[in-house]
Amino acid sequence: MKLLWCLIYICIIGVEAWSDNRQRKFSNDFKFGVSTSAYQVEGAWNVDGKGESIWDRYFHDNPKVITDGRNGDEACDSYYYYKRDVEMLRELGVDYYRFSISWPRVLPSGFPNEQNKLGFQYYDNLIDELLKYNITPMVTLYHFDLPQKLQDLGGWVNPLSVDWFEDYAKVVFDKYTSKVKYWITVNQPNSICTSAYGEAAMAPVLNKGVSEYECTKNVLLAHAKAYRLYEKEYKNKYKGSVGISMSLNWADPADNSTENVEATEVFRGFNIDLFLNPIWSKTGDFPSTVKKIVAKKSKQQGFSESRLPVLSPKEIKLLRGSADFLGINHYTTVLVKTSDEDVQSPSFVNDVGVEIVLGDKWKQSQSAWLRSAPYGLYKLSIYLNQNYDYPTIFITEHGWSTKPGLRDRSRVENMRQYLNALLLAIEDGTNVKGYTVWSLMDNVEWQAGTSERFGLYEVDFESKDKKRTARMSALVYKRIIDTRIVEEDWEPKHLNIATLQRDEL
Ligand code: GBH
Repeated sequence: MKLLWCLIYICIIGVEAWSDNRQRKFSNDFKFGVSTSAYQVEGAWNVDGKGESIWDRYFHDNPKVITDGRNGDEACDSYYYYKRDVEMLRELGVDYYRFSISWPRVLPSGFPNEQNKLGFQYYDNLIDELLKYNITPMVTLYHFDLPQKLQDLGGWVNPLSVDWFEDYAKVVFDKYTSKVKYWITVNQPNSICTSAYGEAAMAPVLNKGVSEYECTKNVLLAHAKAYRLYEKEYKNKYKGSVGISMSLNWADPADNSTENVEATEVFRGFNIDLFLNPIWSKTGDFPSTVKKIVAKKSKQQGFSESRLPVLSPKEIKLLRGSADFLGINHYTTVLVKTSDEDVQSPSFVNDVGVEIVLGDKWKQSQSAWLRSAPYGLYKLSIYLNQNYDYPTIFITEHGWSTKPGLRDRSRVENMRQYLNALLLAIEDGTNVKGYTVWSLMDNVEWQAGTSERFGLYEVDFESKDKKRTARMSALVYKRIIDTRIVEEDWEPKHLNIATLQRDEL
């Protein structure tokens, strides 16, 4: 009798502890994946007829810009070890793998006149290996690695780049349309155009103030043309979806002062709406706030017209609605202040005209720009729902950087917190179809080389076969995919993912 009372007591207390009485859960049709990109993992930079990319050129010419000096010449050698990569995907139990095709590997001149059979063979093999194990390929057409030969013609600031990209997309669609159902045209137009051209942080390094916006217009149009091409030629028969991935971090004012609140609105205008408005708003076009600011500054600086190019009615129409889903690459949140330095020289950064800080209580990763602020993912979702009417979303990248080491508890904690934020966003109506970890494995983090590790798998870059080993986060992710819930303190008994039994999960 005593025992019975005891049990009832435990039950009641137990229920009370869950007063919310709701274990939030990812639905069974929610998809989980991981991501990489060609330059960052493939290696084999000049093998089997691959053409040179702008990153090959930039790093070979400027080795000192890479923190630890390690460029993508070899990277993870996925060109040789793709079967191991697919084995890791199976170990994790992911639904899909997001990877990118290297344009110069398949079209070394940038144009369809010269098609590199051996380059295509690599992607044939990778895609077939994925399909063999029921893993859905999600293919990004362009993740920063422009053929150098197209850069020599001006790259993305040449308006012809719109057609170059469409031609490239056609070759790839023709080849893989029956096997690939998820396409991402371009990764992060804002990184391509405003970090690269504006900040000299990424390749190539060009004239500021004008090139950022010419590039933005062309990259968005290139995306839209590829989208329309797919819509017209392939969609009915092959039923695939085509989207674009945007770098969308959240931004909040550093404090409640009117000027910082306004500065934050300007910041969101340039970093979110400039890229989303043309595709997802009802009216299309660049946002009017951004148009006004750039026009005003351009005039003050002595330009004859705004540095922000005009979109014609035809272009506005082409762009509007040109995506089946919005890919969100979300890593962190920034806090915005007005900036007192009045830089006279024209640039995107000067047009935005703000200073950015990170929350001082937020946990710091191994990357200077990356701190953990999971609430930002929730707030971003609400902002997008309100401003763009509940777009269909894939989180196409989210991740955390550490030093080397297998017990990556900070990554586990970060992933759990962000997934909890995502569950809340879904509960409040956000239409998210899937979540993708950046990254499957450690890789070449652009200028950071291998000094910042984003992998669920650690890569030993010194070893001959670029040995990959599961981190604790890989096992936790596997468990989340399996159970569809996020538990606070589950820990794997050991880190050998290949021998992990189902009952240990
Ligand atoms: C992603 O961009 C990229 O898509 C992916 O390729 C990359 O591996 C991943 O980030 C992790 O780095 O060093 O101060 O100049 C996310 C947005 C924009 C974040 C550029 C880093 C450079 C900051 N990124 N930013 S800084």
